[in-house]
Amino acid sequence: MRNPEEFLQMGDGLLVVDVQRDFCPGGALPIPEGDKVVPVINAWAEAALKKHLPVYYSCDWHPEGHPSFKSHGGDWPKHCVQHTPGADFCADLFLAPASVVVVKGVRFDQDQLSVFDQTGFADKLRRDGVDRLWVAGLALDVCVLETVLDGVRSGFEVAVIVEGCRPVTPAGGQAALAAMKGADIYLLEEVDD
Ligand code: VGL
Ligand code: ZN
Repeated sequence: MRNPEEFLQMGDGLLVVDVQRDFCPGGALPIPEGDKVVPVINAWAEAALKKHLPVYYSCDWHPEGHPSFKSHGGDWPKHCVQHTPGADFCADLFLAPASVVVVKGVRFDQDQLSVFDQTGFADKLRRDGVDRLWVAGLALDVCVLETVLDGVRSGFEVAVIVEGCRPVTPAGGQAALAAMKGADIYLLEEVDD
């Protein structure tokens, strides 16, 4: 595992995308090995806390009958319904004190896959003095991908902690990494211990 302290510096922020029970094995929209991101992300959150850098956790938080659900014309099984256990953060996810939760997927008329989509998150980052954003979480080929592309479009330097992400499908994951590279996103690849 990478040592986050070697990478985190002043002006950095850490964004943890949708590490919720429904996206982990046993959940409603399980991502293979989704739970494996937790120890990696915890190490980054601890390091960010130690360096007094801001940590943000996004939360997919859908109302009943959300348009992203297959039952309502969308692409996905019903997941992360507000106030259900599946919408909880994974139990062993370390929530850094004073960290901020970014809620998304709450609109009644459309999905918000990107954490930047109509949340005001870019403004928040600027106010917090963040110019480089480290991103990890679920799913690499869906919400992480859309988020990091938006992050670059919003003018931030963006780095993806690859060992802290998992895709819905392996092919989707490969395509996502290629798209990120093409968009000037830095990929911190896994190393063997
Ligand atoms: C996500 C599908 C639907 C994600 C959210 O967090 O990647 N994927 N809603
Ligand atoms: Zn969703």
